[in-house]
Amino acid sequence: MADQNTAIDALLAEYRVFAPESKFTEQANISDPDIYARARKDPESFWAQCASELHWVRKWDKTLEWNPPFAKWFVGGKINACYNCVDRHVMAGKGDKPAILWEGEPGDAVTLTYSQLLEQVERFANAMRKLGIVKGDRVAIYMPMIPELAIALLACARIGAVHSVIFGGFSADSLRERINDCGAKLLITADGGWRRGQVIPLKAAADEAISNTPSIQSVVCVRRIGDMAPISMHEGRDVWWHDLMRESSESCVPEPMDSEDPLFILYTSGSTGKPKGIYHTTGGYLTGVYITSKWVFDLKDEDIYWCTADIGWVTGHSYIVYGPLANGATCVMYEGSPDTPTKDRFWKIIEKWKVTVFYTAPTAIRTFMRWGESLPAGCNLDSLRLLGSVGEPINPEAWIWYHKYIGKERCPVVDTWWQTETGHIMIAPLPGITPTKPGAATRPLPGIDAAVVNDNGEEVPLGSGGYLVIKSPWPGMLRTLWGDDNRYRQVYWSRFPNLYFTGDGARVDNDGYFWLLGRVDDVMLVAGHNLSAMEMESVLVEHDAVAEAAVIGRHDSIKGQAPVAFVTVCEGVRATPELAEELKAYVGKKLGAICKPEEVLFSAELPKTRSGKIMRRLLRDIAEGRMLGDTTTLADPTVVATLKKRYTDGEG
Ligand code: 6R9
Repeated sequence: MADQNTAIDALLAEYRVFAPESKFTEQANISDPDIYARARKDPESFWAQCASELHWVRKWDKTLEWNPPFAKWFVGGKINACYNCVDRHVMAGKGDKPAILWEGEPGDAVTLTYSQLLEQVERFANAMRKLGIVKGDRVAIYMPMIPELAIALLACARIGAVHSVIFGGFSADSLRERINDCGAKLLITADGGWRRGQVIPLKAAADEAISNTPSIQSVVCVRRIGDMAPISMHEGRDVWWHDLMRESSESCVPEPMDSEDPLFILYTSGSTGKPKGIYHTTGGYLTGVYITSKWVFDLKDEDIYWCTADIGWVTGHSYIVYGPLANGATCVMYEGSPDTPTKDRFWKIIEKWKVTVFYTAPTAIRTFMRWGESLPAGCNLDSLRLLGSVGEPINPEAWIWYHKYIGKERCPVVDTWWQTETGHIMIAPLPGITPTKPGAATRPLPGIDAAVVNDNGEEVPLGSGGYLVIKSPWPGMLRTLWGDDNRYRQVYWSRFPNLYFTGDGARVDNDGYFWLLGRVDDVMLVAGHNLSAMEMESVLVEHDAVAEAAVIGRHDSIKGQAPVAFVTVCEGVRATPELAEELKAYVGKKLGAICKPEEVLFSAELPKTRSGKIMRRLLRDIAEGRMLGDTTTLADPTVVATLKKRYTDGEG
């Protein structure tokens, strides 16, 4: 352990610290560092105060009821999430303010003001009621990133239906499995969506999925594509969105929901076993996403906020729909891919809509690095004032690039750690207060009781690593796994008694900052030393030739595990055996000989989940010559097939 710590300390020591600029702090929503102490002193009153910024139909009687591992927040309170995200702003005279600035991949655009959004949501809510959907019913949503997707979520929330969004990139089989698990009565889909200039045929996949889903009674289909995506409509089962909207009335009273009534189920695929139905309720979740959007993104009335995630993931639920809209923000929503029609599409969108707050993922940032800084340099990004990152640990090199070439060294970068399960951001800087360090998610937010523990569940001293846990309940936490309390207990609460186990490794540095190291399964044990893939990858990415890297531990009869690196080179760089040797030596020099990869394999792409996380498990399968495990969540299955062939054929 000692060598490892020295190596990592050396790595950490060179990281720069970026103090908030006073200009930013002066206008920040949170500028008083006392907020942390206030929250610590009395977390329940603190969260109650946050919740009271929302509109409640009836105030709660009790802030928290905690029967580990089951939490209830704002017990007895009545609230409607849709009312808070839409009606409230119209009532406050902001009806003409844009809520959603939508841009389709082919370049079409729609602006929905808060009043227009309200009208559409009310109509669709009534339409669902006409289809027999009542409070508590599950509604499956399988759609492209079009305004109707946000409308569908909000309409469900309005009438108390529980939405379960299935990302539009998932297959018919994945869709069927999730529909059957939650017993959805209604499926909302579209004829298709645009992705890289191609039509994704959603309705066709939906038809295939529901050939065997006994709970589905009706299907609503949005016409997004038209003639280029011919589809069939089943008489008596399928209805067009536009027909329903035309026929339904535009006044729909929001259902007063119990604070602990479900808001949504969102499936996450574990590395093994069937997907987990993460179950979120209303009052605590909405409080969490509302307040964290306000704190971390510093949202103001005049901001134009853009989160590039898909609403099919939790980031889209919490930080495209519920969080920003609860704050009355203007949100950009984009349908397609960052390289269509050209690789500067994101920067063009920022320029066009004058985006002020931008939230994206490290996988995207590393891709942009690879494409080169001349693309963002060709667009006017002066409107930006804050940058966010989520989804994976952000390599320091990527952080610096983001800060320099996108933020022009003016914008604070907030690295936000959280999970589908946590509902909202848990560890992140408060941009007006927290000095940032490239690669660190910094500190747990006020009211969040996170810690890093060793194998025995004891907190590790500053400067050491271990498992990231959460010690006390928080408002947006998952309440259980849909229909499976036992699995909920077993997955999250059995590793350490009374601590929520995140599954992530982390280190705390001497300032108490949290450095996320990735999933604990991705930590390798080399000759008795714990090495994190993340740290080795970050060093590789620092090298000028490297765009992206994934390091895994291959079984080794002597050392236990030996590090193997899969590397994608920057555009214009040749992947030669000499470069492989150079990279090995580079890591060895930076981190110590123990970390030197035994092999470096070049690959045009790395295998990633559809939400952009590197799937190291599959790389391990390849390196150890195993049959490939489950590849159904891969964005592009051909990537591993090619890699496996090259690895086996020895073309590294
Ligand atoms: C929001 C989201 C959760 C897992 C999480 C961790 C990784 C997310 C991160 C991060 C380091 C960050 N993760 N954000 N790791 N730094 N800022 O991504 O939810 O899809 O459920 O994934 O993603 O490993 O445990 P989800």
